[in-house]
Amino acid sequence: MIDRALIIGAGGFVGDYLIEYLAKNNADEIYATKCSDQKYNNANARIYNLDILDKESIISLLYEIRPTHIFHLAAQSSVGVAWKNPALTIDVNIKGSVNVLDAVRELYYKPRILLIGSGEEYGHIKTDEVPIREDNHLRPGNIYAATKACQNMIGAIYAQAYDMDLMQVRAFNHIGPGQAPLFVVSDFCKQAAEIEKGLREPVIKVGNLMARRDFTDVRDVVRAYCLLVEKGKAGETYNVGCGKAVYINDILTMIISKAHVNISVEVDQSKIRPVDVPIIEADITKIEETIGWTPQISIEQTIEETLEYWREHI
Ligand code: A2R
Ligand code: GDD
Repeated sequence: MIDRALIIGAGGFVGDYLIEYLAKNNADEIYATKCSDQKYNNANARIYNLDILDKESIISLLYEIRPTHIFHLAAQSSVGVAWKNPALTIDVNIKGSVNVLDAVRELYYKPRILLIGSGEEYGHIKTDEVPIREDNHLRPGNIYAATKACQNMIGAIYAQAYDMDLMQVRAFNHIGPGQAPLFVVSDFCKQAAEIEKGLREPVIKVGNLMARRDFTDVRDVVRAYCLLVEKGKAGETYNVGCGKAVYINDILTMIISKAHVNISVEVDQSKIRPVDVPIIEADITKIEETIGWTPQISIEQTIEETLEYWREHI
């Protein structure tokens, strides 16, 4: 049971799902933060504005709420945006996370903290390292990945040096209705829905289709986070993924087959990244054994629901 949960960065994709899960399952009181320019509300949580680059504001908020559990979701979360704006990504993902940890430290108390890292941290994975375990070398292949690897290293240092009750995850690609169309499944589904409505020519614009990524429904992901803060071990890092990577091309084929019109495909050079590692696939043995979690929602179901979401929202 969670007394007082605080979700930092709830105005994004995962926040709403996490609040919904907490409200139904674990938490007495739920507090959440958003950026001041975001219009975000949730009847199950008390919402505050917070910029994690402002450490004093984090201290004030923690002082007021005294959360027993902190889920730190706030980030610049797009690999594509990180290539275009590395400095912002470094500020938010590294300095911002250090501010959160320092704010907790300065208040001399010991909440459970979950830091959200990324499967991207592993980066250039060797063939014999797939599926990838938590103790593998990190060889990040992009700026976003490097910031999350750095967050993980700093998190481990804080946990050990200051005896913090801190756990970390490396979340692999998570998808579902409501995700921003910056990310591949949401992007392709939105384009398909626009084509169905005659709002664009019948061509989906794509980037690199030969990458393989490990996709999990966001509802399975938030269930993993909640079980981890109850049963996970301080100081540890856990992969959260489905354990099977699929080609982006196969995702595209699935989406096109579910569309109600004929659609062709065109590569948009602006969507090709300077580096895009070929495969990221999680070994999820550790989390399965620790909390008995496995993903339950199929990728087909998530894609259908994401496509339906865009049909209703454009
Ligand atoms: O960038 P925005 O306006 O979408 O706001 C994001 C917010 N955020 C911040 N919050 C507080 N202070 C900041 N300086 C700051 N900069 C950005 O964090 C957004 O509302 C939230 C993150 O949500 P998403 O980008 O939608 O990520 P998602 O999918 O919810 O992923 C949660 C975590 C992230 O750490 C990802 O890197 C990881 O899972 O995969
Ligand atoms: N976004 C996007 N748009 N990606 C495309 C497209 C396209 O049109 N075409 C191909 N791709 C490829 C990308 O090159 C990449 O190989 C893959 O699809 C997934 O891209 P994204 O959905 O943008 O996600 P990501 O893998 O870069 O990052 C996501 O997953 C990480 C965990 O593995 C994000 O959710 C990160 O926050 C998360 O940490």
